[in-house]
Amino acid sequence: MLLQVIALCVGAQISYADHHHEHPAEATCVMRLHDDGTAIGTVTMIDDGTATFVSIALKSDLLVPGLHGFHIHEDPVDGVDCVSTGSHYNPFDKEHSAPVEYTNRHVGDLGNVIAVGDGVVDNKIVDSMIQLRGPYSIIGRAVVIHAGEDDLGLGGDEESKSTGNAGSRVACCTIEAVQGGTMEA
Ligand SMILES: [Cu+2]
Ligand SMILES: [Zn+2]
Repeated sequence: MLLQVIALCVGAQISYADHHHEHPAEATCVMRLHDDGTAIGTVTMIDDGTATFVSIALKSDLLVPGLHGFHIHEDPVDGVDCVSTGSHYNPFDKEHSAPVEYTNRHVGDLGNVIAVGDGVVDNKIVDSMIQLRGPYSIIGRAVVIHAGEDDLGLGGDEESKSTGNAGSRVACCTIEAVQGGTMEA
């Protein structure tokens, strides 16, 4: 009888863990202007195990209407310095490219978002390479939005294959897990 109870408990724990692993993982990030620290909006992410759904809601006069490079960079933000976030997150040593180039892009390459009049960005991205759990989780890394357009690796110069020539960093934040929404890797 005692053994049966123990077996039941162990079984219950295993199914509990399995069940939880299927829950969506969630993350959030409050974007702040480079060198200034003013909050300009939020980026939220939900990873359902097959893709990550990213919602970007920002507003700043510095986001001129048009395309702005939007990436995951490898390091967290040190203070209000977006340069501290390093290069695009690139764990597989690939070239900079467009989000759709799954076989040869940086994991952090999310392409461009669009700012409309008054510097408003209200965009959604669905991406199957960025993840919020596992060995290549982007939790603790940074979101960066640039002053210019990402040329998606098609610029024809060396820099295009590295940064997309997206220009200076307007704002950034460190990606944090949402408690209750995120399970351990
Ligand atoms: Cu970037
Ligand atoms: Zn890149």
